[in-house]
Amino acid sequence: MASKSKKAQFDAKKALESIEAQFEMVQILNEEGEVVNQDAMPDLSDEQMQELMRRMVYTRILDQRSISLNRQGRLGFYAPTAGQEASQIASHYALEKNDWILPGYRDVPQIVWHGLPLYQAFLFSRGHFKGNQPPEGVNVLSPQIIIGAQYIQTAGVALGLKKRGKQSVAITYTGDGGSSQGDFYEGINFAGAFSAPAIFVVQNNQFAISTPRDKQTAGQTIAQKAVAAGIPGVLVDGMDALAVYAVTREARERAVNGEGPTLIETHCYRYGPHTMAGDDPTRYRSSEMDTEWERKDPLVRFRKFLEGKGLWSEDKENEVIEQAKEDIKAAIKKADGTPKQKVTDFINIMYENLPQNLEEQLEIYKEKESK
Ligand SMILES: Cc1ncc(C[n+]2csc(CCOP(=O)(O)OP(=O)(O)O)c2C)c(N)n1
Ligand SMILES: [Mg+2]
Repeated sequence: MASKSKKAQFDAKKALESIEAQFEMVQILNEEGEVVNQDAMPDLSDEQMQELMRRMVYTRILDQRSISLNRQGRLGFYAPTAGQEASQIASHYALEKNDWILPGYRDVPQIVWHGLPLYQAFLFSRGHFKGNQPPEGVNVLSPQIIIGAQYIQTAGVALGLKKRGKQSVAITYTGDGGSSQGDFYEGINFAGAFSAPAIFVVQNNQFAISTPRDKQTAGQTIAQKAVAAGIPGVLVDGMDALAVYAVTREARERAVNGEGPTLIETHCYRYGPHTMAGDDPTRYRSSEMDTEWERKDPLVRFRKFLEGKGLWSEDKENEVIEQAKEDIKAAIKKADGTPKQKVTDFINIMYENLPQNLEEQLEIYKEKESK
């Protein structure tokens, strides 16, 4: 029997295309450092733009020195950041001191710029507990190694801020790989349902270790995942500091005005390996791809723009580089001078009131450590 051909109830192709059409990439500076979108230009003074550049240059040096300290065996875990400065530093620059940061393992620069002393960032790298104890008033959590977990925590922190009537936001970062985790969906969905003042950043650096971005989702963008959570999503050129700043600032304003969370996808690239633990990026990325992304470099682009306005020079840049090197030297010295952690430290920092079994163990280790 010939079956009747069924009429499609909806136009699947059109439905998808109409969603994807909403996620054009926001860009303000092109690769030549020219303004291509004057209307989106953020409200930043000359001094503020110079400070943003200063922080990005400083962070590039911090990355280079961290890699070399790691190779000398003077740092432990380290995830390189070069290439991601606009994504990390310009999004952070859009925040206020009273905002909370819930970072992933690659997001050490943002928490340092938020006030975590550099020597503590080095202690974190070494697995020392003091690296996980930010000073009072520095609103950062420790970098999360479990990918995506900080998305749920951010929904909670943001809801807490709202319930306490604070004029501040919680921001978190994950990667393109992290956006495939269940936690990612749960976090953005919950924050959307409760209109929590959260900013969810996905730094899409094209790879999750060696897994390419197109294996993460059939969606053309990661930003469009916001649609299902009923929150705004925006795709931004993550190599363009001004564009990243502008969209994050807008997301922050919406959040503190009670308009809920935003999902931001920053389209970017990491130049180095995934971490210093030994992956070899040449096995999963071509040198052509590296070169193509290096042409988009966030520092080169912003430098050209600032130089064109007479706001940046080689002298200024060298000053920043020298300052960064000096600070890093002092910080690693301070980290070296921090007493080694002991088992009694771990027991003491975990609880306000020790359970009985740990009280017993504490005595045993006090005894051992006194010898
Ligand atoms: C829940 C979980 N699964 C697996 C891992 C192992 N792992 C560490 S990083 C990583 C890739 C993450 O890639 P992406 O989210 O794109 O972030 P990127 O490293 O590129 O910044 C994986 C699979 C982990 N840390 N946590
Ligand atoms: Mg990635």
